[in-house]
Amino acid sequence: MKLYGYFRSSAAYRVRIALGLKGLPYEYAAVHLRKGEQRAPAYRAVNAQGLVPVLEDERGSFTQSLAIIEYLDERFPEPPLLPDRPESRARVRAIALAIACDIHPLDNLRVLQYLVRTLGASEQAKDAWYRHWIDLGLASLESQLATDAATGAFCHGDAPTLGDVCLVPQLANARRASIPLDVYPTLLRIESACAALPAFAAAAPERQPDAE
Ligand SMILES: N[C@@H](CCC(=O)N[C@@H](CS)C(=O)NCC(=O)O)C(=O)O
Repeated sequence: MKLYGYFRSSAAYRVRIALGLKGLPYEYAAVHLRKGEQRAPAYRAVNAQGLVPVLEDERGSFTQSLAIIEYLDERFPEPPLLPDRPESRARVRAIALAIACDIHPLDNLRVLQYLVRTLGASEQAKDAWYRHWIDLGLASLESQLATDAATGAFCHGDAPTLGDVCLVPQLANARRASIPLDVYPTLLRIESACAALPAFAAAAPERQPDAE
């Protein structure tokens, strides 16, 4: 398998965690997002969207981190990243989507660049935007997870799921932006449980070959 990613990409970080949890070896192809390599014709041929991650294997080329992770989960079911019961699967997917659809896209590099370069937002306005959407999303996740009996050592019960796979990169992203996280004790507790697992630790941005 070959994973196109960038050390700081939280969407690629999700896939790295999933590959690690499944114990799947892969080749890593770094795409330097800050240098704009994702928009070069050579990479557009890999992903017309100009985004990472992309996972290639003998069956095809796959985009969208959550689709990639569910593909891996279906092909390599152990350990499962979604629980068995439909209502539990819906809960885990909702946690993952609250991050992947309602937080992450608003703070993506191309969105921030559009705010500054096209709409003329100041660096200060851009930072305020960034923090606003992260805080809004994390605050609702914190209150949801803190009060739901289905939350365990991890987002759902006592084994990592797709929810944790999305949460950990989003918290790393927030920390990089110096957003205070101590107001989210449940999220931090879950993050610590994840950090103790080798798959999460090995997927961390600073452990990637393209880390700067
Ligand atoms: N929904 C996509 C999001 C992918 C995405 O936004 N990737 C970011 C890095 S985290 C990217 O490639 N950004 C490049 C850019 O903004 O130019 C997924 O989950 O895979």
